Amino acid sequence: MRTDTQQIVRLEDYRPSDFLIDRVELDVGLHPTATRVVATLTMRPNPEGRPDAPLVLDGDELNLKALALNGRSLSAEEFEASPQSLTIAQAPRQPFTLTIETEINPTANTKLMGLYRSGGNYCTQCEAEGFRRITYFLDRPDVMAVYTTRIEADREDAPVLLGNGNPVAGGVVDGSDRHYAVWHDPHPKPSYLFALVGGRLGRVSKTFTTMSGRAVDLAIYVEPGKESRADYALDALERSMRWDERVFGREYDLDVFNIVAVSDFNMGAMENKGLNIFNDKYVLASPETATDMDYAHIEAIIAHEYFHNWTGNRVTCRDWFQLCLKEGLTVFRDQEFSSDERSRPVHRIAEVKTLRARQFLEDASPLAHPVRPTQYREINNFYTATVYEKGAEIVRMLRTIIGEADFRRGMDLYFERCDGTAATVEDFLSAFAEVTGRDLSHFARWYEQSGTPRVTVKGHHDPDAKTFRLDFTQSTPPTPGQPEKGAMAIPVALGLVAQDGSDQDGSDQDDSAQDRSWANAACERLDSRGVFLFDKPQDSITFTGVTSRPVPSLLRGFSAPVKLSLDLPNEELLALLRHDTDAFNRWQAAQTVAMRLLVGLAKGVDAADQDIGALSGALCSFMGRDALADPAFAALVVTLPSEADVAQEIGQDVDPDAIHRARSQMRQRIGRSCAQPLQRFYDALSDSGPYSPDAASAGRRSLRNACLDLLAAADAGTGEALAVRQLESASNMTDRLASLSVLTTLPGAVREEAIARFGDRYRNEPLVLDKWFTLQAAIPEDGTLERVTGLMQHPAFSISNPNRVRALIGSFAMLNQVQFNRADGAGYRFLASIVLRVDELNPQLAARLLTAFSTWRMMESARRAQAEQALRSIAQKPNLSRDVGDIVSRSLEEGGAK
Ligand code: 0A1
Ligand code: ZN
Repeated sequence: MRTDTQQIVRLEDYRPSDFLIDRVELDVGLHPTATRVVATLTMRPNPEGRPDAPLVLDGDELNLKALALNGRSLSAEEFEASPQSLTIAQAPRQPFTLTIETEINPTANTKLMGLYRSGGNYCTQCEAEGFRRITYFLDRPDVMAVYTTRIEADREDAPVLLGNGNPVAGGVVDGSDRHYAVWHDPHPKPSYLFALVGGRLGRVSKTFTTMSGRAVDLAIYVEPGKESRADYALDALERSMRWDERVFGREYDLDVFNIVAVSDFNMGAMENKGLNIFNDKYVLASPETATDMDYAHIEAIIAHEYFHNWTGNRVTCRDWFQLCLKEGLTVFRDQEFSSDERSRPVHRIAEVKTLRARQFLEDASPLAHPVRPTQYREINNFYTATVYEKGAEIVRMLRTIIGEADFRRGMDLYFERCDGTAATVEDFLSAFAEVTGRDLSHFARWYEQSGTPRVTVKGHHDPDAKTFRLDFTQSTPPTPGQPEKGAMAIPVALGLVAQDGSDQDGSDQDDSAQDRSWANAACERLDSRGVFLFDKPQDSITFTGVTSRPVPSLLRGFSAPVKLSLDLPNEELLALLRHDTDAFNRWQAAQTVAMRLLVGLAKGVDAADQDIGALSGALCSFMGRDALADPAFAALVVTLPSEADVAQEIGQDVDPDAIHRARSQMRQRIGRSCAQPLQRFYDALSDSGPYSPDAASAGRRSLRNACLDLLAAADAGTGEALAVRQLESASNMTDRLASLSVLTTLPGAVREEAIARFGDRYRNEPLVLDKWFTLQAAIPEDGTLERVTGLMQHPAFSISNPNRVRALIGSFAMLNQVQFNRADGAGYRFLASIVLRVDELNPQLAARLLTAFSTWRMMESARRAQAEQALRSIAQKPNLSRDVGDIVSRSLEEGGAK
């Protein structure tokens, strides 16, 4: 196994660069296999650096062709070059220019980092350390320069040439088939925000007028013929720009803003200055090819990348340990945008579902790490749910604690003070400390301590004293490198709800007036917004004037990323489902009851028949009463926790087969006892009128499809008939895919026929075939592994395309609990073999696939042994990439989380 400890980068070792680069002039001659890059760097020693340090530039697989200092070619003795670095021992102590010529091969670049080809076009990806694959450079975010880029290419091959900033010149190269374009970006930026694109592309565009009246040309470039599929993304971009002006006072700062969609991309998208590059999955949408979820993702990711212009680009990160400074904050901003554009409570529930499914899972795994890590071997492995999603939760908690007005004042100060700099988490927090006069040093522990805090609360009602006391305790389990934990500063938003919906004096109220937030007036430990800041290992708060025992509604809106355990009986939780004014906690109450029952069933504890009956009764009456008021919310309430959620809740000696059986059984019970309202809603919400991706229409579809799923669980015959009819008549991909998904749970000839017809219908639509791969990979039956290996031979599958690999193999490993975790270990061995194959082409993609093993220590012993063997088989391979070597060794390390 790789134990290359030399490679570890530590936060504590940070020191400023010895040299700075003020200007970069790049001349890029695009060629499929021999692209020439001439970089002219205007440099100087950094006054904050070491006075006698050599100049060491980063490289990665580079081929140096020429090198000159202040215009003079350097002789072989004056420098040392390898593919990984370029060193000049005696660099000038005065400002100087360095001219570096390299040759690179974009066609051979399968790592999709640096300059590469996708769909016949040229594109780049430089975050985190890709620029060093284009030219030798001080490839670190605190070296910020003004870039001018001249791009030259064959006119036929690449009629469109795009760069960062504004276009300043262009034309034909005399006497040749080539042309060129010059782009200038006046804003100093780190190299990871560099980008260029060359290719044959279609375009949609519009003009945006900023709040100060400047005109900006917005354009989205896509594969020719797919222009109309970019309309929604363009609209989302315009809405994002307007929102950032309105909510944060942030205006765009160039004359153009371009987005290019490419079909080979390792991540979702990239915020390069003025030239965002997107995975086409997050740009292209039409009712025929994209689901409601796709539209929502497009809106969120367009917004995310645009918002980076201020949080990431104008204010960037000092070093990669500060990644959450841009990512957590930008996720928070895109979540707020989506919440404003859609239903806030529904969006909050979706955010929390993702947080729990991905980040809580990571925190409980051997890969747990702080939101601001203190060390890394490979930075690409830290684009994680912890940095992104938990990072966003920290910003949200800060706002909850200090209030909206001070939050906005703090943001304004942060922008004002840090604009044009490479900042740290400390810089961010100090802006809020300053505007509020608060000491945020304890709160800062959220960036440092990994693991999900557990909060336990017990309630005591004293009818004589008319008091209600809540006793809080907290603890955080050990995680790798952090055996001991301190108490966190946890904002707990809370209120009290009457057991029966009646008021304190016993008078009946209608449902709309059911909030019994008596507490807000009667407990001095709560702030004006009903928030208790729980920042010690233990604490108690007491409400006065509480005559009858209330039901506490805690962690409203999921005010902190913690695991809450509350000793409320199921009946009281179901009272919250009915009466709480906090929509999040209404949903949470039903989920908590369902989770208790699922865990009980999976562990073979008494069949809890009565309790299942009580839950389905409550769900039926909820449906009858509330479903049409907010169908999207209702769809979430009637959807049970996933198999992976249940596995996480059980936490050890997990048997995925037992969990699958338990969940199927519960779905069947609920489907049967609620069959009438389910059928009624299914019929009433039927597809009518032209498709619109708006949140209200999407909500109706999601409820209808949730009903279909439960009806099919209740009775396979009914389900099959309904699903087949819906599949044939659907006018949009959301309904078509939902019905096919239901059919995949019903084995037989009808299913196989439906799968085959769908595959044929969309044979020329790679993004739709990805959905088709995913559905099949998730079938929880023996035989799925063989189906997946068979599909790898499908003409549309390609091991070098990240979307295809994630859709088929990633889905099998991440979504198919029972088949990936097969007791015979075949699922694990399959993934291990794919990881090794992919590692030779694209280490980042391979490392991401490998994280599917992060739950291995939770499994029961036979599976655990199989998984360990598969991991060891990877670890012992020679020449693993740093990406895979890092994940496999951390996955196998003893200590920390189980
Ligand atoms: N900054 C991007 C994420 C990103 C990171 C690395 C990449 O390299 C393959 C690509 C994109 C974001 O947050 O959207
Ligand atoms: Zn981002």
